[in-house]
Amino acid sequence: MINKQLKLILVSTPIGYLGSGKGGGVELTIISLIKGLILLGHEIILIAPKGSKLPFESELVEIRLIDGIDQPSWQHQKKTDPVLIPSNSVLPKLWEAAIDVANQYDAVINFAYDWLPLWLTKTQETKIFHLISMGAESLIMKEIISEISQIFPSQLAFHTKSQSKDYSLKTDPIIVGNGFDKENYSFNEKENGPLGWAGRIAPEKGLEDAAKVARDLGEKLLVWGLIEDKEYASKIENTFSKEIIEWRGFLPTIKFQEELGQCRALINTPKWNEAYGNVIVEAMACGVPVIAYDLGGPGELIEEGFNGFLVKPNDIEELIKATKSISEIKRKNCRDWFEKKATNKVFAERVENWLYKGLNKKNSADF
Ligand code: HBI
Repeated sequence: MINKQLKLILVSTPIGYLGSGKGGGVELTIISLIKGLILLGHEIILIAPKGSKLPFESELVEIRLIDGIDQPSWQHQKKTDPVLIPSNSVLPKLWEAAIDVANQYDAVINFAYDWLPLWLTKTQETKIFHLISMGAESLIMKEIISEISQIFPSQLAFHTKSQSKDYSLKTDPIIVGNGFDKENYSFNEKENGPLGWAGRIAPEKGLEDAAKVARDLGEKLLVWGLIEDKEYASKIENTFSKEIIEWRGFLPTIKFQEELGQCRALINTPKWNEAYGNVIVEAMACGVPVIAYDLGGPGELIEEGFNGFLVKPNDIEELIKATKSISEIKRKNCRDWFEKKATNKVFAERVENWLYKGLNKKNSADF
């Protein structure tokens, strides 16, 4: 049964333009989801900060660019901080543009982890759906998400169960996972390559723990990611000798997956309630097994002994032990897991399902 085409407004994160890397995982989520939704035949207008671009064209996608000052990231603020709206802020301008056209669309999907779009849910005719992209990194966000959960529970979705546990929700959380375009990732069966680590270079990602594993095993660690916290990065450089850390930079997906695919394992060391763990799925897509702390999203993506190993958080010895037995994992299992659970097509189908339910439309018979 073909489902009705939806006309959707997607509003991007205000902390940096799409493609800058400043939005972290949510950038990849937006790009992958748009590709998945147009595969399903839906029509999209993406409202995003000036400079944003998509790595593809489609007559089903229009982009509306909005100029303004980036929103400070909650990761650089204290949990108890108030909401800041800088002068000439891009956030209210993004939402002004969305509200202006909302009545011509079936729904809005918000990707910003910000107070304003959550609050607007109560004021708009056109339903605003929120894909919450982080654990509870701010009190005021936790409050507004819990409030919206009381009034519009079907309009909130999370990437993983563990992420949703940070919030006091009225109903069972709607979990949509995540998903990436399998055309962008090629399976690499190479067995004994180097160790890898990927993510924003920032304290909550725990790079130092993976570096300790590489140092203990006397080998280098390839590191990909945007240097978000310079002083943290130089602290790492001063702690570990040159041969241990090989900075590979923040690469476009095609280049990143080519290098990542050479690794015999990706080590994932979150120090916070990682909402999902994009890099874990990207590694899987390339056939790279993952050793991760059993914390947040990674704990729900890794099937022990099948596509990787889970380790007690902060236990370096366990990380080292698991790294030594990574050859027990069949690399093909990782790619198979990815194709079944985390391509952008299956992700878009889960999001489509979420929207139909939230719009009280089960399938075409209900229109
Ligand atoms: N902070 N204020 C704000 N808004 C966001 O959308 C946001 C953020 N910090 C981090 C972030 N988004 C993303 O990097 C993560 O949600 C993935």
